[in-house]
Order: sequence, then structure tokens, then C-alpha cells
Amino acid sequence: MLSHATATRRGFLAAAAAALLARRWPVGPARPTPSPPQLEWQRDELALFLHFGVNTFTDREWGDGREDPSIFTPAALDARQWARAARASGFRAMILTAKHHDGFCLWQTKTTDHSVARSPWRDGQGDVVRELVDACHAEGLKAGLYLSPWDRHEPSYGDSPRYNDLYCAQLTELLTQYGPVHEVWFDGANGEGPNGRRQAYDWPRIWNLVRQYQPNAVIFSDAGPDVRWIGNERGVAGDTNWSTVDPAVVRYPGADGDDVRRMLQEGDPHGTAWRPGETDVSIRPGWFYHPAEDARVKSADELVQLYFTSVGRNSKLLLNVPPTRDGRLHDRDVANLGEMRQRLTALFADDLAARRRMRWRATGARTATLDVELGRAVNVSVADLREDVTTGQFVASYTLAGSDGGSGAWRVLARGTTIGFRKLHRFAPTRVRRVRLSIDDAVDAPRRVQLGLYSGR
Ligand code: FUL
Repeated sequence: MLSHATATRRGFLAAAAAALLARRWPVGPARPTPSPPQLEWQRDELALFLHFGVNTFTDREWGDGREDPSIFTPAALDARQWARAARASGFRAMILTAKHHDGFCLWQTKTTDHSVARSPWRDGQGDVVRELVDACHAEGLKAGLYLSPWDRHEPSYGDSPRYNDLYCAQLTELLTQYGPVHEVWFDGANGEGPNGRRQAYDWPRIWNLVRQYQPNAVIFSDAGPDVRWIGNERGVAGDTNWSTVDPAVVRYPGADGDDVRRMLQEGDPHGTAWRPGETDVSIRPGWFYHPAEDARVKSADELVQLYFTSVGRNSKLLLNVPPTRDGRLHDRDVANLGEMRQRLTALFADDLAARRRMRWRATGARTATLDVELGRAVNVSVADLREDVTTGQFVASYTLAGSDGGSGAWRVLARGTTIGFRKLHRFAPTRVRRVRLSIDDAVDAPRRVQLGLYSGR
């Protein structure tokens, strides 16, 4: 139980903090909120990234565009196997590199002959994009596509208007011939073309095409507009992570600088655009499959950790699992994905706070507490916090404390800044009977936060 003196001091501190906040964050117009596609994108939590193409056969990460299409010979390509593994492990979408920086197109395009049409695979009739969308459909997954703007093969690259026309023609094929595409992924890499020239991409035109043909798709890039890159490829979102950003800071994909990096990682509490962060990372050291990395596949433990540092930090995890030269996901990768799913399922199977008495109370203009009476002493080591982001993101600082109901001492279990769609904490197992979540700071009157508590075993 909180002593009277502590409670009064707390009340005073909360009032003082609220007064300070009122100055820092004047109540303004309504906070930004997610569009229905952005909300659905985040609710999905997990998407599988598939880097596949000529690099798979040359054992490289970045092709130079001079690869002979005849090297593309997946002996047993089975997109259904990708989709089954994805679905069985709790993933809701798959995103394929339809074209990587080498310019080799995995679909039957009319824009270039540097494609699967010139490979012996399926007698030149094959179409990996088609097989991906069919497999997604069969397994109830969403399909997404990556189309590298940087193209090291295409001679028109660097002749900006001409290449923009070609790029838009490629994008149009992908957006109009394969049914619903739920995410379009624009990479920020912008290197030299085969002729040493730099390309000026026409981003407004490119994004408009997506809006025109796939209005329900989310557009990913460093600069959104719907979903932003999280700023690293290690699988770690900012511990502070606002889904709102100041769009003036990251103006185009590939922009760099300290401000840019901070905006990608943390967002901005004052931001005028809802642009949640997506965390992309590979299950292996490289993005493409390399036999030499078979022993370096991330373990189930590491994958669970990635879940905590991405999904558990108000982000979404886009986990890359690259198909092998056979065109299948490697058994080791599939096994580790399955084990990750088992662990997550076990971890979140029994919410000790479910159906327990909870009391949400506003304690100031921008502070509140949530008290949970567990009814019995239990060991907890994982907390799951959620804001109802349909009305925006509010919480800027919080403390989670627990008491075993005996001596009266409260122990801090976790502290944090932002919550957002979902915030996960792991801490040393602690015996508690009561738990209190204090919202110590928020950008406006905080909405009720949901709390789940788990033993962690
Ligand atoms: C980067 C690319 O250069 C890598 O090859 C990979 O596709 C990664 C997801 O994005 O910018």
C-alpha cells in the first residue's frame, strides 16, 4: 500500500509535472491517427521478407547488373513452402524482392529482357511474383513487393526522366497484374548506374501510382509516406518510439544526418504525420542466401529478443528469411521460426491480469494510474502495455510497480517513455499481488492503457 506521505508527495509531483507539460505540449488540434491500412499493417505484427534473385546464385549481396539471366535456376522453387512456414510461425504477410539493385526482374515484365523470361527456369515462362501472390492467397497471407529504385543493369538509369518512366512502368505492372498488394517497399539505396550517373527519383509520381492502383497498400520508405524505416538493420526500434513524425525532417528515402536518424528511430511527439516504424532485419548475416551462413541462422532465443525490440517497441517486425538456390526456405531457418512461435505462444498463453480488478484513474490533466488487484501473489516477469492508437499515441513516460501486498513496499518493475500500439518489458521474476501502472507524462489526457502480465515461463 502507498503510505499517505508518499501518496501526497506523488500527487504534488504529478501536479507539478502536469503544469510543466501544459507548457511544453499545449493542447492543440487533434492528434494524428492511423489510417485503416496503417492500423491493419501494425496489427499484423510480423511480416516475412524474401530476398531472392541472381545474388542467390552468385553468392553476393549486391549484384552489379552484369549477371547472365541463365544463372537463375531454382531447382525446386516452392512459394507455398515459404507461405506455410510463414503462416505456421504467425506471420501475416510476405514481401518479395521483385527486383533488387542488380536489376534482374523476377516477373514477366515488358520493360526489359533482364528477367526470368531469359532464364531456363520454367522454360522462361516462370514468374516468381505470380507464385508468391498465389501462395499468399492459398495460405491467407498478404502480399507485398520490393522494387529497388537503384538499378545497376538498366542503361537508362541516371537519365532521370527516362528511367523514372521505366521504373513507373515496372511498378504499374506489379500493381495492376497481381491482385491486391498490401505493402510496397521502397529502398533508400541510390547508387550510381552502369554509366556512373546518379538518378533523381520522382517520388511524388511513384507514390501516386501506388495510391492510384492500390489505395489500400501502405507505402514504406525512409520518408514513408505511410510507414517509415526504423533506421537500422539490426532489428532494434527506438526504446522511445512515437508513431508520429515531423515530415520535414526525412524528406526523401536515403536522406542522412543525425536528425534523420533520430526521427527514424524515435519519431516525434509533436509530429504532424502518423508514420509508424518498420523494423527490418535478416535471420542470417546477409539478406540473400549464402551456404556459408547456414550455421549462423539466428536462434529462437535471438528471434524472440528481436520480437521484443521491434513489436515490443511499438514497431512491426519484417524478418528476412532468404530462399536457397533450390527456391525453398532452409530447414534450419524454418525450424528456428517454428521454435520462436512456440516460445511466444507459451510466453503469452496465460495473462495473469486477465479478468482481474482494474481501476483506471486520471490523476491530473496528463497523468493517470491503472491499479490491478491480482487477488493472489504471483510471479511476473513480462508486461504487455497497449494504447488504443485508433485515437492517437499519448503516453510519454510511465512506471510499472508491484507490491506483494505484505510489507507494503512497492518495487519498480519497469520504466519507459512511449507505449503506442504495444510495448513489452521483461524484468527479473517478481512476486506481486498488486500492480500499478503510473502514467507520469503524456502529450494530452492519456486514454486508458491495457495491461497484460505474464510469468515469463
Ligand atoms: C538495403 C539494401 O541495400 C539491401 O541489399 C537490402 O535489400 C536491405 C533490405 O535494404 O538498403
